[in-house]
Amino acid sequence: MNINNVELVISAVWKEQYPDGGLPEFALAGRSNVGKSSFINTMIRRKSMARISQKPGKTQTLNFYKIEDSFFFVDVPGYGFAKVSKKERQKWGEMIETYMTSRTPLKAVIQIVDLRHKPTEDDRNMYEFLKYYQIPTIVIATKADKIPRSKWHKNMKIVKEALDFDPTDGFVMFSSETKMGKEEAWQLIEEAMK
Ligand SMILES: Nc1nc2c(ncn2[C@@H]2O[C@H](COP(=O)(O)OP(=O)(O)OP(=O)(O)O)[C@@H](O)[C@H]2O)c(=O)[nH]1
Ligand SMILES: [Mg+2]
Repeated sequence: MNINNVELVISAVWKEQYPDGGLPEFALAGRSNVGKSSFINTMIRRKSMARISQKPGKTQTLNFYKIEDSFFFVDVPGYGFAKVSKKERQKWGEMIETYMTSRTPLKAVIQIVDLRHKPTEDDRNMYEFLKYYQIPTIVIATKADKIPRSKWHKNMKIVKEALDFDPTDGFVMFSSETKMGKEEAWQLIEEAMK
């Protein structure tokens, strides 16, 4: 896909703020600081369209990025960030749950995990939640550049096993640093758009 046009349409918290028009949406999910915003930037070839954090917890709203007037990437705040209050966590949960369980244009969730590590309990809960609600999922195991190639396959197996990965979902080893997996990810997204 050739991307020339990207627009942040709205940073939403409430349902009433979600954009109209019914274009397909792909929402990101993943631990705080795992690389969700970087994934979007890599896919659309921008250095910093979606805000990238030095500090975790930067993305706090549902950010709807309209791509080529044909679909949305929805950047979502990360989970598992220890320094947020219980109340904030609850607010986050409600915002995500409302969006993911009721949003008709949502075609798939792109769950980002870290290829270097075994998925956390939060990662597993998120994937289980998505499977419970039968939301098609594309798992992106990112930061592949941070481990030697010889570990990729073994780590992929560890990630899939820990998530109890459903083989009908997509899975891509990825790096925002080297752009590895970018074409494969586009294929899965385009497939899910149909
Ligand atoms: N080496 C390497 N670093 C990455 C990769 N992806 C993300 N990073 C770095 O990881 C940090 C966090 O990236 P973000 O994209 O902001 O993470 P996020 O998931 O959007 O974080 P929140 O919005 O806080 O939930 C940044 O310093 C990125 O540069 C990758 O594939 N390889
Ligand atoms: Mg982010």
